[in-house]
Amino acid sequence: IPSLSLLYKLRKLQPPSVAPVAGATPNHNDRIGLIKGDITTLAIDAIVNAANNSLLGGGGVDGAIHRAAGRGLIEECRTLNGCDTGDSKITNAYNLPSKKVIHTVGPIFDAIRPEKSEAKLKSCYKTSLELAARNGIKTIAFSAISTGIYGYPSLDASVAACETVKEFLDGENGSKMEKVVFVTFEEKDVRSYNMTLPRYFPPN
Ligand code: AR6
Repeated sequence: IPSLSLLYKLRKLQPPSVAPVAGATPNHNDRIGLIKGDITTLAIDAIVNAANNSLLGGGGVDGAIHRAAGRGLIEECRTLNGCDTGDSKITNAYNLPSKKVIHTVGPIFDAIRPEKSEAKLKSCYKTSLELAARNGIKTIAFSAISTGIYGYPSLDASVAACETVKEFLDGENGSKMEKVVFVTFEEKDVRSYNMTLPRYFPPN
């Protein structure tokens, strides 16, 4: 079996900055990555937190980020006056290995009006990327926003995420972003991204 680094050479792919998902196409092109793991461990310019309107912490990835970042994060978040659903705010990262944290507030999935939830979820990705670009961030890792406690169906969420990231990378500020990493934690989300990523970011 050829080693992973040899495979990268053969396929002329840049190795991702983080470990690839076993069995997955590691990089769908050289600016996109997919991993399964804990977002709080990533040494990257910015990680994106799935927060709530208060920005004062909670469960899920939000809880993990606040625990790992330490008290400084909650103190800075208290100065921000919360955040609207679909919008994003940026803070320092304190004890985390990333440089910044972008806090975005995903929608609670509304099965009666899924199109409303979809617009808000896309807005989370769009506003996070725009905020990142304005702050000189070149590498960014997204958690799977809204797919946990907020109940957004995993596959639909991965489509909204990929579509919005692709639009941004193809747009006028896209060249500012060197790498976008999707961070999955549960198997259902790994499966979703493995289905969706190649549609939007075919291997180069
Ligand atoms: N690293 C990466 N992903 C994680 C981690 C982690 N350490 N922990 C969980 N996930 P959720 P939401 C994944 O519930 O659905 C909070 O209480 C998880 O598997 O964290 O947007 C907030 O304060 C899922 O795929 O966020 C809000 O009140 C994804 O992160 C509410 O939850 C998002 O799941 C937000 O709900």
